[in-house]
Amino acid sequence: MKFPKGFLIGGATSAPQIEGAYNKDGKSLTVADLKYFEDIKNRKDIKETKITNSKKIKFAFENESNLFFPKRVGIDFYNNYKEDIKLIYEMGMNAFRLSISWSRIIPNVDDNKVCKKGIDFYKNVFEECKKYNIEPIVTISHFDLPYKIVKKYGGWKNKKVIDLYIDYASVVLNEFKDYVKYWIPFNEINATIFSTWVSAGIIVDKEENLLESCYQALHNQFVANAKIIKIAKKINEKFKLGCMLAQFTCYSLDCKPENVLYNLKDQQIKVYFYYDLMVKGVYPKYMLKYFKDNNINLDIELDELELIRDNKIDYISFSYYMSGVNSLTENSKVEANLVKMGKNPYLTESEWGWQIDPIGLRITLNDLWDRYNLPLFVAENGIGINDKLENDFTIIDDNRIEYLKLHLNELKNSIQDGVNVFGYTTWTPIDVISSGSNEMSKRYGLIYVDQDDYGNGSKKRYKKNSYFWFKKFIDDSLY
Ligand code: BGP
Repeated sequence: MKFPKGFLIGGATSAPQIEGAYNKDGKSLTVADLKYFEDIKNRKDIKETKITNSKKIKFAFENESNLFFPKRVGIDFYNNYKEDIKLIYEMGMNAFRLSISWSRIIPNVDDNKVCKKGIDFYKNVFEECKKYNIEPIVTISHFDLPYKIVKKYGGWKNKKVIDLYIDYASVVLNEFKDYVKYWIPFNEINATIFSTWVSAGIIVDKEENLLESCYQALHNQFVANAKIIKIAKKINEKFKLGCMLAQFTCYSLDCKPENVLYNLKDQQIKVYFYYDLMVKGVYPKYMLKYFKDNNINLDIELDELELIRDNKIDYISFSYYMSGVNSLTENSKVEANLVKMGKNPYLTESEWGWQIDPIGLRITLNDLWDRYNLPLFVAENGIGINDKLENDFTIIDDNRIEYLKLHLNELKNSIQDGVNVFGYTTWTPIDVISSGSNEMSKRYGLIYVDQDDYGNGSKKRYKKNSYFWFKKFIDDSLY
């Protein structure tokens, strides 16, 4: 089966995981720049690593010269973007999802001084995309809040950050309006609850009522999202703005009604709430009840609710890596994206414990299409593997090929089911620094980067077996 005409297929990345050059050409420090590799205690159980508290921030600053900060180095895309985009093009990809780093555009955050070198960098990147007819899909904020937002404003829970984000995002929309049509204002917006540091700049031990602060931060992001949709449509009414969620598809452990209900409630809070709000433009009633039950009192203004109601998204995008299981009673848990999830006896797991569930992608796509009737875009899907570079410079990543084959097959099945999916970008076209575990060894790419966990290596790029497989898949699947 071929994809519908105009289908976007490519790879997804983020600025903090690829760019490097963390203090070059005026860029200021971000929350991602403060995550140090030595924080990894147990790579297969990274809960502790994901949490950033005041002690860790202090430690990072006091020991800056003795620690290694992987996201300061990335994979040096900043200097290597031409070669990387060419490789992406040669794989047959017609889409490239990337993010812009706020701290390159307005490094001081609140002085409105736009950094020309930052703008130039992204313009050069977009020029390369244009040269190869690659459609860029741009995330405006992807886990790299400028550190100053944390220090001076306490992160996204402060309403002042809405204005600062609007200043930044308006510059981005205006400067890159001739290159970009598809925008994603926030990566995995639900991560604000599960990964508070990178998403919202919230330090867990600094909050009296952590959950309340996180939901306030989230509300502020919803307001910013609505405002930026309004601004974007004035710049170009053809712009398409989408939400982006970490999709935590879960099943009830069994058909016991109590478990089914528990699973439904869990899905409402972790997933549906976000779509419901950004698609329908109102806070769902079940969420207001959840706030009440959990002693969460938010500062929500009437005019903010009107903004949210009047400025809704054009499409839904999400990351899909794995699925989980819910039950009222204790069942064993496995690692998953941002959270832990209940173990499913019918599924196998990746090296990092994420459960592999291709059919779950079809279930998710059907469910979201039925529920919202908005075009869907799979913004991330892929598998972390500790790939090895062989002596003959090949990389045998059959497990990745299998993972992609099965998921893309279910994507095609969903389209045949009648679901409107307009694009798919695999995480990632090229190896990047892992977001959650901050290591290089957890590789997702179809292109191998010769670099270890401490940033050592030639940084040369090599095509993995999956690169050739993907190229053929694209050739066979596009018109
Ligand atoms: C998502 C992020 C990405 C990415 C991916 C894989 O949460 O949007 O930035 O990294 O998950 O996660 P990880 O790198 O932790 O394996």
